[in-house]
Amino acid sequence: MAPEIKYTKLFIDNEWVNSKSGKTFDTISPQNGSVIAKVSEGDKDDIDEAVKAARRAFHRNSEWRLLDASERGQILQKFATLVERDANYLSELETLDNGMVRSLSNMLIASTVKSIRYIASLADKIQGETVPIDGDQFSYTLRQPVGVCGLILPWNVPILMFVNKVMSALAAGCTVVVKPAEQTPLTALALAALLKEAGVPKGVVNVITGYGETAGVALTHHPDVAKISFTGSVEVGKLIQQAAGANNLKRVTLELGGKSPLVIMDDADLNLAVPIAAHGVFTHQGQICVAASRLYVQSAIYDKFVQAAVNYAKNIKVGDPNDNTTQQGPQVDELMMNKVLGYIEKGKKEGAKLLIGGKRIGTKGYYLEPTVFADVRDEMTIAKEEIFGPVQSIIKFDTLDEVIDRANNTSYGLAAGIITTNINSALQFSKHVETGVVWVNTYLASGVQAPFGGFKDSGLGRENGLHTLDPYLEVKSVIISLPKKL
Ligand code: TXE
Repeated sequence: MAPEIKYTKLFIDNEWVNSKSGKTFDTISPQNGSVIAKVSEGDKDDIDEAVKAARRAFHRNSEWRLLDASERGQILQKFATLVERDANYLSELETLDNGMVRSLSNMLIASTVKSIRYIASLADKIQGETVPIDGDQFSYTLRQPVGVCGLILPWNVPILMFVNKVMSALAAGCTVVVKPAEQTPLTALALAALLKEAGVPKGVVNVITGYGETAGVALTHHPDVAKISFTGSVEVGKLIQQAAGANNLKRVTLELGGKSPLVIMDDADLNLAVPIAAHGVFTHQGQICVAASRLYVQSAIYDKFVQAAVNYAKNIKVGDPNDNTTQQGPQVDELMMNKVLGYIEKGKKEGAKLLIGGKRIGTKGYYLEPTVFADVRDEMTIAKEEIFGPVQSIIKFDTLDEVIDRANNTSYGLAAGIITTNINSALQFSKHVETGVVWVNTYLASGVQAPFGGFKDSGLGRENGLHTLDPYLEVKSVIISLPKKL
């Protein structure tokens, strides 16, 4: 049975309200194209209201600002407990709105709870320093919340993205206006309700559902917003950075796309390498920013690897994401499905060898066949642009030195991986590949304790890790004149 849709309105000042225009938009089921719910469509006027509420909640005498840091942390810990309580419901809702297979949404919610706890625990560890300044002076630093933060979310892992951004902002003491992706607004609203239940005071968290071109743009141009954190496409990331400098000088964190190389050395155990490579690109229908979408295989094992990769892809179970045995569900929407099909056509046209897949499955819902291309060359479109779909592109290489250069020959720099039994190859590759994360003999492994973000056009700043609050904090130096040197 489909999960109940409890919230479809905007969330401002801890209240559910219609958009000022009264407009709504449809959120569509990736499984069958039907309308799941009509959701309030916020735009500039609603963003203005939400920012006002967030400003009030950030006032120095507000309930939020006067909380002890440890109390702030405890509220956020309570939020973790509520997410854990509602894990099954949230997982069902994520699958309904996004198409994510249940095994993945269950796993991500479990890791989300860990993330919330970890980030909440940082709330009362924000410390300044005493500074050995010259002269008869005493100096120390304060680390203070930056202000109202605009958090713009993608549709691919909606719960995880909401939590990563909202938690870091709140643990730092900021207030937020969240703009979820228009494809997947439902779980963000459900999480907002849990934050209220946990005791977050009014105005601290506001959620405006709506489109990027209206609500998103209004948020990034708003003069009372001090910081934007965004995850999405490189194209929009660049627009956001421009918008951030247009009125005031907003601080910006960007987590953008990738074209991540995974290198299989000829000393690798194929029984390990083939499933890792498949997992790296087919997980979540390929809709992950770190997808191993350039698979470099060393020439001596190339033919054998390609055969094994095709056999693996042949056995991937595609279908109902609610079935626990399903490995691949639908793409998030028709547009994204067609975008992937467009890339597959380009691959064929530019001379890559399509070995399996390449087509839509059925006519209802947005399901694609797991697809494997061999003989892909670096200059082909499918080796250069982010496909964001279940498409494995296998490329041949000869030496480690050569593959490091080829791996780096891209404007992206999010993730990379190497499968090898040679420690020197692993260390050389890890040092010289220009990406924010490198996996050795694994792929997609993550934890809130490890910083995450991109080199080059894949992003700006880092999320997670001990420094995850830093982008939400300002450093202030206080210098006091003393009658006598200390
Ligand atoms: O992203 P957009 P889309 C990549 C992936 C995908 C492509 C396009 O390659 O195929 O991006 O996806 C909001 N000002 N990634 O179109 O447009 C929008 O409403 C302010 C990688 O979904 O970047 C949504 O909330 N906001 C990625 C969010 O930005 C704007 C995850 C992302 O939308 C805006 C998703 C604007 N001008 C897609 N325009 C990753 N890094 O994981 C749009 N938005």
